[in-house]
Amino acid sequence: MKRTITVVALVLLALALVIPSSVFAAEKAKYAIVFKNTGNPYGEKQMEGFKVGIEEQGFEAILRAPDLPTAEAQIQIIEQLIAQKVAAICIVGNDYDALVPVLKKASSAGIKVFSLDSSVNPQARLTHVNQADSEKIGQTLIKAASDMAGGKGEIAILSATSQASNQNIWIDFMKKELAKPEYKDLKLVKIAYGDDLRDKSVSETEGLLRSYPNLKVIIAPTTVGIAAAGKVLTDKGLKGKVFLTGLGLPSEMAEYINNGVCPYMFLWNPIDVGYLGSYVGTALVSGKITGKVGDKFSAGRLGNYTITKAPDGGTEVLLGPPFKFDKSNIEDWKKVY
Ligand code: RAM
Repeated sequence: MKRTITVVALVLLALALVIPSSVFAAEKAKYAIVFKNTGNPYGEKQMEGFKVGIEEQGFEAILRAPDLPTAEAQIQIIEQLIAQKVAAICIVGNDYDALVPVLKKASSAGIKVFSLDSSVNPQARLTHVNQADSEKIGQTLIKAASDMAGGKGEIAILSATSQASNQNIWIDFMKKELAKPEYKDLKLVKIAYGDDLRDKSVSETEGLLRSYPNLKVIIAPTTVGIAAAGKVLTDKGLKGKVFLTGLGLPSEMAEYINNGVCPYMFLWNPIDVGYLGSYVGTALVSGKITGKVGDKFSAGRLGNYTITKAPDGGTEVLLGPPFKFDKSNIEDWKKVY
C-alpha cells in the first residue's frame, strides 16, 4: 500500500514538471496589433499604447510587424495569428484591398478584426481607429504649404508606400483642397514614395531637389519621410529656400523645427491611438460594440467614444484633432513621443 502511494506521488510530481503551468491557469485572451513594418519609432509608440491598454484590462498583447511594409508580409503574420487563435486583430494596413481575403478568413475563425491608423476595406473590418479627421489633415497640410510658399510656387509630396491607405486618403484630400481657387498658384509637381524606409526617403528627397530646382515646399505626411527630408534639407543648407511640413514625431523633428528647416508640422499622440485601439478590441470581443454607427464605449483614461461613419463608407472611431508643433512647444513634446 505504502509503495502504491509513493508511486502515485512520483507520477503526479513528474506530470507537474512536464505540463506547462498555462494548462492549469486560465489562459488570458490574446489581442494582436500588426503594424506596417519594423524600425519606425511612430509604430513602436502606437504598439506601446496598445500593449498598455490591453494589459491594464488583464489580457495579453501580441505586437507584430514585418521587416518590409508590404501586404504579403502582413498576410503571413495574420495567418500565424489565426493559428494562434487570438481574440482580435488590429491591423495597420499596408494595402486597402490586398489584405481582405486573409482578414475575412480571420473573421470566419471568430476573430474580431478592425483597422487602426491605416485602414483596410470596410468589407474586412468591423471598424477603424482613425487618428484624426482625414479631410482636416489634407486641408491643414495644404494651408501650411501655401503659407510657407507665400501662396505660389511648386510643391511636392513625399509619402510612405504607394499602397498605404492612410497616406493615400490624406493625399486625395490634399488634391481636393488644391483645386480651390485660393490655391490656384500652388503647383503640385510630384508625389514621391519613400516607403517609410529611411534611406529610400532620403534618396527620394534628393531626387525631388534635383528634378525640381524651384521647389518651394515638401509636404511629408509620414513621420519617416519628414525626418529624412529634414536631414537632407539641413545637410544641403536649404533652410529658407525649400520649406518642410507634414506629419512628424516631435522627438525626431525637434532639431529641424529648431533650425528653421520645418517651420511647423502636425501630429497626434501615437501612444493614444494604440491605447484607444486596445479598448476598441476588447469592446468588440466582449460584444459591448459591434462596430456600427452610434455604438458607444469607454476607453480607460481617454474617456468615452462613439463610432461614426467613415469617409469610405465603413465606420470609424476618431481620436481627435491634429496638433500643431512649432518652436514654441517642440521642446516640451520631444520628450513625450
Ligand atoms: C508613419 C506611418 C504611419 C503614419 C505616420 C504619420 O509613421 O506611415 O502610418 O500614421 O507616419
